[in-house]
Amino acid sequence: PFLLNVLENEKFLNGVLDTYFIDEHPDLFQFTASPNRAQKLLTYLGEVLVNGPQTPLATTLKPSAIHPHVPETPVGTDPPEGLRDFITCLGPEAFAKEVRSRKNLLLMDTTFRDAHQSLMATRVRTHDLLKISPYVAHKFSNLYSLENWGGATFDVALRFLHECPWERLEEMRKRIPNIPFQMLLRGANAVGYTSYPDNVVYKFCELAVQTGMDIFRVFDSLNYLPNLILGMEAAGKAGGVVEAAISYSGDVSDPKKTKFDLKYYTNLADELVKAGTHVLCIKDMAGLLKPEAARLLITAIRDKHPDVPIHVHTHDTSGAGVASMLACAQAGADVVDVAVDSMSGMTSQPSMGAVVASLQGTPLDTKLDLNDVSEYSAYWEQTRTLYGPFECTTTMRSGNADVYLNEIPGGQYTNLQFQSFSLGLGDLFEDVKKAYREANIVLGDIIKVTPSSKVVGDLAQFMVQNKLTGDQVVEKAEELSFPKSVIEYLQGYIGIPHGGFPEPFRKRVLKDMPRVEGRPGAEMEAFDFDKLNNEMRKSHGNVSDRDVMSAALYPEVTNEFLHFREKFGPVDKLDTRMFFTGPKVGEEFEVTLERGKTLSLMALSVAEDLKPNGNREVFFELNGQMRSVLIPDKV
Ligand code: 3PY
Ligand code: ZN
Repeated sequence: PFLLNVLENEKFLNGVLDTYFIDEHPDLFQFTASPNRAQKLLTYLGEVLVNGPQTPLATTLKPSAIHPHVPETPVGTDPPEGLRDFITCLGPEAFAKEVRSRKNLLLMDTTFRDAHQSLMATRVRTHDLLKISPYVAHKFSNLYSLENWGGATFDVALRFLHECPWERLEEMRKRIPNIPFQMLLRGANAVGYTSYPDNVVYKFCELAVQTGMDIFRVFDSLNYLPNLILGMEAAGKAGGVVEAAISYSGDVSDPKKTKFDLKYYTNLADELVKAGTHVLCIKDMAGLLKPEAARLLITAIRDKHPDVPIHVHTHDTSGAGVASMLACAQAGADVVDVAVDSMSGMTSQPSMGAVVASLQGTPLDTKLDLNDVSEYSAYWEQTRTLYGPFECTTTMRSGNADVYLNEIPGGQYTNLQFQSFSLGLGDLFEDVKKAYREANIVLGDIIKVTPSSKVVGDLAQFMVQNKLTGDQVVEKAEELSFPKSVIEYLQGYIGIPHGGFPEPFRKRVLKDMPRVEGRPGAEMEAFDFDKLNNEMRKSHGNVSDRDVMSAALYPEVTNEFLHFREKFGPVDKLDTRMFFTGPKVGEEFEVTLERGKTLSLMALSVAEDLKPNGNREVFFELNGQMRSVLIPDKV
């Protein structure tokens, strides 16, 4: 518990010591005792009680006071074998072969990642994921995979939940040894929003595999092949299963929509298969793939690539998700994505129970038991109420087929709707959706998924704020000060869109600004991990390779996270309501720090009077003994 200051002294580190070194540096021996984890958690809870939530709540809704029922799993028996054995024992190729050989439809469960990213602003905490993990291992061993990492979860875990995404992955792995884990990798953007040097992407994948990741769904927000291939190589070299994804836009069943037609997709599929993908994914991030389009697309790819497993991802924004996934299965897809019923629908994935029931007794039968699905769903139905402050249903009541017009991806749809409503202008969302459509045309009618979707969203909001139409934006482009993301997109910082950049718009905006000609990462210098490690040790003492990787991706967010954890301890161990809004006075509760180490706690009172220095004392009972913490009152 002591900080060995000597190890952080620059002279000591550089080896320039003389005999007076110790005499001249009494500070080296001024050790500070680090408070223990229990005391740190009391400080956190005191902070919440005195100063309010330590993570911004999106609405005034409170987490419910429910303790979700965790369905039982058999005690003392290992979970049944799953497809992960093929990956660990025989490798990615054998896994792909096995998947392709299965006659029934396989499912990926997105409940642990995309479902809550799309419905609850990615706020589901490790605590609630780990509680249900043993049940998933025992009852869902037939899954193709569990999507449980990547996308926005990395950033949100560190930034808003004050928890380590690597620890989350490691702990899930301990509880679910049998089902393949799957993550969403934004190609050259890893789990960030911008291009990183190549060695960052390679090292990120290496660490992910070491921590328990199996399958990497790799996409690029413009379907820009060089970026896609970089991500595929990084995942493959790390030993992962490579699932290269084609992001879907337009409508292949509409002969008038010619930019992204069948030929475009089959050509891209050819390239990805040639580049060695183990599995091919169609990533329909906005839910635009109607059943007839699904039939055409999957049939065309299946005909050209009879041996490659095809995995389809969609969102149920319009309500046609189940129909489309059934159409994909019938046309020869091997795997489709679903979320458990209570976490499905609207901007999330289609319902697991609906797909399971629809295929029962047919040759495509998923072999999942509807009773298990129902118990699993009940857990999430209750758990979801803990996240009331982040619920998309605050503003969204139903699906909406207008997504076929505006093409907004699932996660972004709820975000934009929420932002529009929080500004209090009733019609604003309708305006934003219309502007989004026009902004897409201004930018060249592009694939829209993180981060290119943000570029379109930022331009749409800019147009609404400044009351500009698409035509006016192009006409006045030279005089307008565009959002940074729009300028960077036009400079080529996220890649090159299919069909090239829109002209004369690009020239008018950029004038003589620099442009990237090819793959953005190719021009970047290798990232210096040792330098970052040394810098981080100065403020945080010993840091792990994972912390350094987090900081390479999100420097400020990681720095704040580490300071937060040093001050407040393992807040991920608190129940979700305790974490967001703290305990009620007089309420008894428990916190399990590790197996066999459980704290019994009760908040006794918050002092009415402030101390002269502005501190407020908060009293707790900890394992039967009184403890207090002093919290600077900021309210
Ligand atoms: C992400 O990049 O987080 C996505 O979910 C894209 O669909
Ligand atoms: Zn998605």
